Amino acid sequence: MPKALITGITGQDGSYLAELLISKNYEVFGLVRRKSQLGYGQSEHLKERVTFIDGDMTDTTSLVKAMTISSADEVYNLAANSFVASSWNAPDSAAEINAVGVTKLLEAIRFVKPEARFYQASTSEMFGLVQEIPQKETTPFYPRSPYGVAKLYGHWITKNYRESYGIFACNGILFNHESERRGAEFVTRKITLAAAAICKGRQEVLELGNLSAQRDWGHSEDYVRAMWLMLQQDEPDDYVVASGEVHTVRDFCAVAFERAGMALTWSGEGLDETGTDKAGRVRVRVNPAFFRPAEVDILFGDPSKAEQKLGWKREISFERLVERMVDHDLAAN
Ligand code: NAP
Ligand code: G4F
Repeated sequence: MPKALITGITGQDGSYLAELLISKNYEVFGLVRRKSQLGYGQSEHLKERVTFIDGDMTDTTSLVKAMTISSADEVYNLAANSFVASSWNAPDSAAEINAVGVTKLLEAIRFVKPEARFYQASTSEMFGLVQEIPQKETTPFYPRSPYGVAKLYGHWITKNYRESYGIFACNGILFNHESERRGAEFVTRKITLAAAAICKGRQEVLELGNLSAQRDWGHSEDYVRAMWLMLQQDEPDDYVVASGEVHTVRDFCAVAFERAGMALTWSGEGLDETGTDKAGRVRVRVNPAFFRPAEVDILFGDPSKAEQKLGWKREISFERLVERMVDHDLAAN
């Protein structure tokens, strides 16, 4: 029975990856940090099937312990402060968790089980101020947030341990992926929760920042399959994982509100732009508080390498992603 250690198991991707590995008969271990409220986040439903190990990405001893207890054959490093906007408020911790934490985990692997295979959750956010469209593995990086800068360090240290010590280490450069388990502060979930709440009469209006930002959105369930595939290859490598489609935040709102039974009409420009329902009520408006100190205007990935070399293909379309999220939030609230 192969053994896997997942950091970030309480988050969106960690929970879908744990489900995938359990279905493939892995023994799954998950690193969890202590919180004031006991709980396993998005993996609560898996608590009988996962061995949870106390630890923190900023604490080397706990990572060595996690490697020793699990003796993992595969290590998936998904732990991060993953909300870009908050990385301006806590830039030190973005660096400590998302950058230096990767070195700590790689060192733990090097000392405890150097033959373990390692997956690093790299990100399209490293492309930031994009240098070409679409972005692929060879596109130069230009991160635009403390989060993106820290992740770029994690990316390069992963490559460096592969080249320095021969560790089977892969970077998955994943573009935005969402789901019914996405944190409520990310734009997609903020929209689907609001569409459901407005539809049920519990909220009047949704306030957003940059409606023109463009993202390449897929479903997390599809993307965790690519993580696993990377660690099953003969050689370690880095891969872009993306849908190859781009949509604006405005498009996402339009599809989500339509699904919730409220087609929107858009009018105005810039800060005055609104989305209005059939009865003329403003349902979406812009609030400058949600703009970022430096924006990533467009992320649009080319997943050809992952498709050709890993045989990976996304199965859940953009429309289906939005529908699943809205239907979930309508049913839950
Ligand atoms: P998420 O839902 O925010 O989950 C993040 C996980 O990291 C949580 O389990 C969190 O634990 C854990 N964590 C944070 N700080 C930690 C620390 N100091 N020690 C141990 N664990 C810690 O994020 P996600 O969407 O699943 O993303 C997974 C990974 O992929 C992240 O590294 C993210 O940066 C990266 N990524 C995500 C996307 C995307 O679109 N989703 C795209 C590219 C890359 P708590 O529950 O205790 O907070
Ligand atoms: O949903 P977001 O917060 O995701 P963002 O910043 O693209 O980051 C996500 O994807 C990255 C991969 O590219 C991951 F590495 C990262 O961990 C995370 O999962 O924002 C998406 C876009 C941005 O351009 C933002 O400015 O939506 C725009 N936006 C407009 N109004 C908003 C809002 N974002 C949020 N969160 N809230 C708003 O009200």
